[in-house]
Amino acid sequence: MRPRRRQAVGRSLPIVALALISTLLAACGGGPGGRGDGEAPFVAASPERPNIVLLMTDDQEYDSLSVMPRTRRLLGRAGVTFENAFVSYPLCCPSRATFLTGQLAHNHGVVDNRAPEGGYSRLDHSETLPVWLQRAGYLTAHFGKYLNDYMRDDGVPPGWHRWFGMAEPAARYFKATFVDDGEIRRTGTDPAEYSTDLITDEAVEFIKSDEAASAPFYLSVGYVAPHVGKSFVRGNHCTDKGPEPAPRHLGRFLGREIPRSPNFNEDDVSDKPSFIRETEKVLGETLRDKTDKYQCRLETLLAVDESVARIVRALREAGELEDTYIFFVSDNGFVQGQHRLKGGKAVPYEDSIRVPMFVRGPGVARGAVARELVANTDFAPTMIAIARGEAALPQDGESLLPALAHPERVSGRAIPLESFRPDGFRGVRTDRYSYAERTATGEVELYDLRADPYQLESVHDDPRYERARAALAELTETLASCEGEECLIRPRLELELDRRPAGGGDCGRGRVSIALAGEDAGEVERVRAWIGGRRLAAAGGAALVAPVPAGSRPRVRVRAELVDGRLIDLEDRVPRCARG
Ligand SMILES: [Ca+2]
Ligand SMILES: [Ca+2]
Repeated sequence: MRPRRRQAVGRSLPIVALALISTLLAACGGGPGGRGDGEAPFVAASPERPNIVLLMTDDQEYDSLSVMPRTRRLLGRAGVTFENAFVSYPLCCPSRATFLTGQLAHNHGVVDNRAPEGGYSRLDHSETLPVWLQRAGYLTAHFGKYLNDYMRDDGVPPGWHRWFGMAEPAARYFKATFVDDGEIRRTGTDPAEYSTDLITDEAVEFIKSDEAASAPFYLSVGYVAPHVGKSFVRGNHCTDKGPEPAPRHLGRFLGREIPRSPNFNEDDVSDKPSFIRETEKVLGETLRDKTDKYQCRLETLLAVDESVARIVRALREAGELEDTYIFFVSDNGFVQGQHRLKGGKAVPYEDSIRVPMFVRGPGVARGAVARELVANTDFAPTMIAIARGEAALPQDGESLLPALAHPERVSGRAIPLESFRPDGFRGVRTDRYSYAERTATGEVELYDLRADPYQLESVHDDPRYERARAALAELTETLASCEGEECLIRPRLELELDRRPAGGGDCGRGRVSIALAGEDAGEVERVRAWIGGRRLAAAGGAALVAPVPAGSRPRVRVRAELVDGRLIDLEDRVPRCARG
């Protein structure tokens, strides 16, 4: 094991040491002077800042985590599992641009996968997360897929000391093209060149390098799996366009069916917008093709699962593991037969917007499952908070550090949903509801996920949901053009604890009244309350009165659900007795 580093590179080491570090960086192709104009000098890391590792898959649906036991154990059991992690615009490039900027697509402007509306060239690369982390003194490295339409001639984007980026065509498991610190590197079909393994080899080498030991680092790893691609190795069961598993994993899931969840080939689509009403079920040859792709998708994830274990092991062997935050996430979810959709993303349904997500690291709860709604807009603000850096753009998300320390809490989040494609939409996801408006047709969908988690029956026309629909439409309108803190609308509620309830006299009576006040108090639909960890009988939103032994000051926690389905916890201690 290497001795602990994390000293201030610029402050506590003499100039000679700094020059040596620069030389080492230049030698590996990164570092000052290696990149031309605009590169931040690599100096001035302040002490004790953790490393940050981001591991990203491509088009991975939540349920496929079932084939990734190492990832669940090493990241999930050792950290927090987010069951409600969403991407606002469930499409590769817009979502990846959000991870890089902390901004929604309507603010970063990358609204599709290809130029002119999207793709690599659409993003302003001068102000992104790696640039900010460099400015904060982090050593930055990227391996694997970056943004769609990144071409071999695009060189190294700003912000990266070490760069091993996969160029188009980027959904390749074999015969891939990498830009390796400016040099072009092509791979063939040798098993040793399987892209998932190769990307991990390079990432592990970086973790073991002297420069990674010299400063806090940001390591970004983008795997192709389980995205569809092109299959090169003949004689396997994956179709030409199937994702290509590592040869050692071929056939592992032969015979496995796409899960027949209740919304698979949804029977009654009369509640759905016209484009789904006009869609036939996935059957026959199409279903066989989708099934084959499903099996091959799962098989490609086995190499990712091994890679996660290799990266965790490399961090442990370098003595860095306990000092490193590891984030695992996908750029979007994936639909395969649900609601009759043949495959893909960019729809506002759960399978498309929900992504697998784990975080482990210093101060992160271990083995917890968070209910809190979080989004891809939160990654950049979280990493900037860890690095104690500064984002140069307004951040539409927020740091997850509080949620990572207290995953049992919910804070009233509403996640904006948007797509600017011809079949686009805008909407919002709250704890209870999913709401979307189709841009082209004005068709509305509203799902009560508590009663209908598979989104089988849109209740947009149900009079019982009229108030909810109006509140969600208003929320959507606000979020559709929000920027920065406006995107983090929270219920305006306050917890009021009064030890002298009306008519109750003084403290000697031993009771406390619990009430919610604030501008949104009239919007509260359900309340649950606990005092000293004990659940109080349900109340209809009015004040609760609970017994409190004289002299004790238990904590009161109230979980309130609003008409729009946002869920928020409010907490406080019962005040002291007032004299008199
Ligand atoms: Ca994707
Ligand atoms: Ca239906």
